[in-house]
Amino acid sequence: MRSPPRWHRPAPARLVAVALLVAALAGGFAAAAVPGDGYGHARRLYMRNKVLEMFYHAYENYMTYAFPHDELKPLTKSFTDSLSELGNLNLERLPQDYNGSALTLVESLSSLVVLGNLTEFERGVLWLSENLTFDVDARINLFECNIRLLGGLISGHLLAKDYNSDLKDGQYKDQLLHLAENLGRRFLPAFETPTGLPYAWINLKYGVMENETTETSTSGCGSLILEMGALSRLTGDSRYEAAALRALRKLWSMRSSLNLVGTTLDVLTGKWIEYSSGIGAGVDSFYEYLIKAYVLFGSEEYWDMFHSAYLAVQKYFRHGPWYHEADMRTGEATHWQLTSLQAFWPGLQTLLGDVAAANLSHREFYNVWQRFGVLPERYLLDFGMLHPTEKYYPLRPEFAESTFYLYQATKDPWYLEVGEAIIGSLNYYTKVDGGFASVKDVSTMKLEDHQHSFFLSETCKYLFLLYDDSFLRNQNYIFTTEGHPLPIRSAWHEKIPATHVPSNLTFVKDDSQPIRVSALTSQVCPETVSRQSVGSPWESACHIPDVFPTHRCRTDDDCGVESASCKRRTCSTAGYCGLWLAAY
Ligand code: DMJ
Repeated sequence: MRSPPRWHRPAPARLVAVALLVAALAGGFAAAAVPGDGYGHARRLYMRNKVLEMFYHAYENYMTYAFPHDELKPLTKSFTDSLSELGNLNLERLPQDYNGSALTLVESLSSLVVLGNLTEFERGVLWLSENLTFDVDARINLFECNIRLLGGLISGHLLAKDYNSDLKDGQYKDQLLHLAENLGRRFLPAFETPTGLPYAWINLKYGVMENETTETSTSGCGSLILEMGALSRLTGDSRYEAAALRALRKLWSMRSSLNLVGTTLDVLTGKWIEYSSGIGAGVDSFYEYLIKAYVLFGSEEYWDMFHSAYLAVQKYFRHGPWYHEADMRTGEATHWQLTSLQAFWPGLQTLLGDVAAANLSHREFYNVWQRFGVLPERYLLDFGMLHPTEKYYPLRPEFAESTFYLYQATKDPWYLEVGEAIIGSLNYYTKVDGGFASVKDVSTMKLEDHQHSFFLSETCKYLFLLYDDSFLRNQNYIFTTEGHPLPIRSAWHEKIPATHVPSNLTFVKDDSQPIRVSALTSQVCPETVSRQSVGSPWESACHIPDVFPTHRCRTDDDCGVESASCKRRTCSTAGYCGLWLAAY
């Protein structure tokens, strides 16, 4: 296994004000890479290297057996042009010499920089500059193409600009941005609808095809603003951001009186098709992009949308640590299911500063992870059983992503142990000679011949950042839903966002050398923190327990003081004590 060269660069000019605010917003991303959290330097290094091995095993097998096609089939050591297949493309219509979009390479670019391998990053940038073309008769999914290809190219461009002086001869000449612009232009016909809501599918060469389906999903038309907004800021062509924003505003105008949205809709009529929705499939990144757009662009409009949407989710979908689905018109529960995609939610909550709620849900996901060894795609909460058909685990990143955010926010080494469990499972169950294979059925651990590109852009990246966050030391980033980092720039901000996150570490008493531990280690708002390595419980200095041990409440008076942040807890509309937004 190749061990990639380490590199150093001078600290770039920093946007100090933004950096501090966003670091606070993100729970302390600017923290030192090796904090004194009691985890141990050697163990951290060992885990970091283990993730490096995983990434390069996946990457090199892709480069050997699949590149320049889209994704690797690790069991048969072959390839799939999945980006086109995502669009149900009739492969026979592709030009004879079509070689795919090198999707996994595009998706790997930002990870290579995060991992410190600028040489391989540069190699990838140069190859793509010379070979990638979007002028193909391919029907593709706008959402997937946006988050994977456009996001990968834009993030790669921004990183190449930042690191240009370290690239060979400083020769980067915006090639990735030109590719991104070329791709973005091909997206625009999709938005030419009476509502401004984009078609879910377009042909890269010919635009919207005759008899194209008019059905799309909430995430499909509500998660475009980061990439298309960034493209407009970088090119000076406002059309991309305007199209994405118009679609987002239209979508938001379709919310119910409860501030809930549905899952699928018609782009021509602007009417909902599926009224039931949750925080998982078909909706997830809509919420994610509202808050991340606020962080990236600083516009209050995004915050206002997010704030109302978040409160509605907490009120109508949340049941203790779980999130069920509900009818957007009535708020009545429809499906009681845990889905693997929902596991991103604790990460979003951590970004927001709702760390206690994030920890509570993260724990439940971890319980399910431990039970099956990985997260099943769908688990029926009301029957306590796997969904009969959706038993797969396609190497999804969401649980690792939330673990990374929670560790950044708390520096609680327990999350590093969760990371160890994730890494252990991935290596034990999914590593094969030809890469990493998806799990077809978590009850048998039978494998499927597919290594999704997000395994490299997200799963490995978040696991690596858990043990080595030096990439985050000199710059603040927001990660797109596909894990591609976009730097926070004051020039892109209408207004610097206010901070929403208090300090979330508790100083404990009873020790001449106070140990910084997080009360999140054991439960929500605990009185004491007990860790095996410490031996005895440590009392939180500021903790006042909630009146009811279940943390249920009728009024704010039933709530105590959060031991992790020393903040007064309040009663949510759903009747749970927490650090709710309304309290700030
Ligand atoms: C990724 O492609 C993105 O995170 C997307 O938003 C939904 N989830 C997949 C990976 O699970």
